[in-house]
Amino acid sequence: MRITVLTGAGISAESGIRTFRATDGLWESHRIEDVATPQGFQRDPALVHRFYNQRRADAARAQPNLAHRALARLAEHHRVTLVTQNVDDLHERGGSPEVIHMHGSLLGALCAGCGHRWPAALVMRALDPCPSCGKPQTRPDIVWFGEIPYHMERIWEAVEQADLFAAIGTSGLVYPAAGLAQHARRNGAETVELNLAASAVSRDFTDRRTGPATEVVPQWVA
Ligand code: BV8
Repeated sequence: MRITVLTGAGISAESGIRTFRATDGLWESHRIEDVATPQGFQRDPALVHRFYNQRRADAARAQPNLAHRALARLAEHHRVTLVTQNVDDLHERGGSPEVIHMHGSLLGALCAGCGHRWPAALVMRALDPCPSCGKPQTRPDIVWFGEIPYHMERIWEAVEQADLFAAIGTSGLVYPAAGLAQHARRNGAETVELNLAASAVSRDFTDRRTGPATEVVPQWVA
């Protein structure tokens, strides 16, 4: 069976990584939509780097949980495409062989000047020179609000080919990720939502498992 899984911040919550809703969308009294945008970076690159340096340090300290590990097991028995909105690397560290980071990754650095990518330092600064062009325009390799998510062709294809589409720990508030369940249903897939609570797109799912990810994901995978 071909399974396409979409995960959000909720799958990493029990690893101690705060979700966006848990911070009610705020960080250092800035709206995340203001910090996680190209305009926010232009306005105050040091603030944006502080935001991501903090999250990179949090992610480095966190450990994959039972939900990450259960998804890795699922891939041993089925053809699984794992798409995540998360920018941490807990899926990889939990054993998932292939992870599509549609919103980028804390582990990546990007030159806002020439587009060169390289592995991020734990603490990143805007003035770090790009190893390729030398310009001091280093930004996190993250897809901000208003930017085009990565790997969308591959993601649409995996959703259209899926027999089963599962969304785990996502509030369904951010597009195009939030529209994937409806797209899966339109293409004939069964859909299941695993979450602590209803999401903004629960209506798009034919099945729901309610509870913390470390409980409902291993049960669902079993
Ligand atoms: C795009 C990286 C076009 C940053 C993120 C006006 C102007 C410009 C754009 C727009 C606009 N209006 C709408 C848009 C589109 C916009 C959008 O959707 N905005 C929203 C706010 C309305 N989207 C974009 O801009 C996207 N780009 O549209 O380009 C396009 C479209 C299609 C094709 C080509 C081009 C880019 C969006 C990406 C933004 N970057 N992340 C960073 O991470 O710092 S989004 C960021 O927020 C996350 O990555 C994630 O996607 C989102 C938060 O969502 P969740 O992961 O769901 O987390 P959340 O906290 O919300 O929810 C947690 C869930 O977990 C809850 O349901 C909770 O119940 C559950 N939970 C908690 N604990 C547990 C649990 N579940 C289980 N167990 C637990 N223990």
